[in-house]
Amino acid sequence: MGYKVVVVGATGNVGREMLNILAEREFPVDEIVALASRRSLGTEVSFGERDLKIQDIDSFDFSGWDIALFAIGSDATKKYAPAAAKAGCVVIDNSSLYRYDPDVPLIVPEVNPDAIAGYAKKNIIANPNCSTAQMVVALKPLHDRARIKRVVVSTYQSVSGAGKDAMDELWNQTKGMYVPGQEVAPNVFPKQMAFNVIPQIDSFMEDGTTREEWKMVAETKKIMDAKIKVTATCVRVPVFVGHSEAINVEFEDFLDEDEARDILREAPGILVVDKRETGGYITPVDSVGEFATYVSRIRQDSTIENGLNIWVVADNLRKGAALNAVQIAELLGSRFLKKG
Ligand code: 11C
Repeated sequence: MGYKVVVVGATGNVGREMLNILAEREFPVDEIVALASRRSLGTEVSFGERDLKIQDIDSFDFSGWDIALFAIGSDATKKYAPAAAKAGCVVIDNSSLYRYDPDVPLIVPEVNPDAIAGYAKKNIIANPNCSTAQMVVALKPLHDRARIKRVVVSTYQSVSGAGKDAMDELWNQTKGMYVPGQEVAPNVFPKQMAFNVIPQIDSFMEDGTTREEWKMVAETKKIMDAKIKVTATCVRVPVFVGHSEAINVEFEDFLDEDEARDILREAPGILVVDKRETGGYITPVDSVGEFATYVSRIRQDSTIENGLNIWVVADNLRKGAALNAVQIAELLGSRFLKKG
């Protein structure tokens, strides 16, 4: 006995990971269908040992399906998600479309599982931005102990966050650097991505921040605590998968670095790798394909009264997107949805 599950956008980076993770975690599936736009018809995607033929989202009827994991952009989500939700299928949406809607819960299961109860207002649950998800997993247990006042975060985000074309651009541009005549000009990215870093993710807002930075602020407040001040600088780096974050945290109460390490070791979804020796920390490459949010370099910041620095790394396609969406589906199933 299980659920009837739809994966929307099944040919993209995140959609494929959703199918992998549903299979890896043995999510109770009675029936599953993989949807994408018409131009992907004829493509097959893997679900465990099975291959699923892509079906056309335009002609799909969501009635009678239990859960739809959406991994398409906001514009396409706006077109298809309301009909799916209205048909009685609970939408778990990875786009930013519904994240800031007060009638849609924004969920990271390790952080705010109880907020999922609000899903029934619209039959939609939002999945956060990848850079927010891993940050709040690491911050929540520390906030519970010492109350966070302010967070200063700098991100080092992999190109897979920008989709498959972005990964191809980094790959081809890197190769092209060594072959005269085969240089690849920036297209997905605003500047050269190979052997470079770019301090812009998403578009600029009026005050000079980027939308990616704004998302980290707004989503942390919605998921964790509206009183926490967050300032972010989001940077794209030439890494294929795995987002990294250098996070400076100021607390109301003093929190000793050893106690913080112990708290993080016990916290759900976290693996602490913090040896204080050469190589005794996690890099994005180490996080690929893993479920955990890794925390390294835990140390006191003695320049402020109650400060800590931490280094947080996770697979952005997993904890930052597909894994978190599947965890939401698991939570929904355990609390609200009857198996068929
Ligand atoms: C990136 N964080 O790395 C973005 C991707 O709002 O879900 C995810 C954008 C979002 O480019």
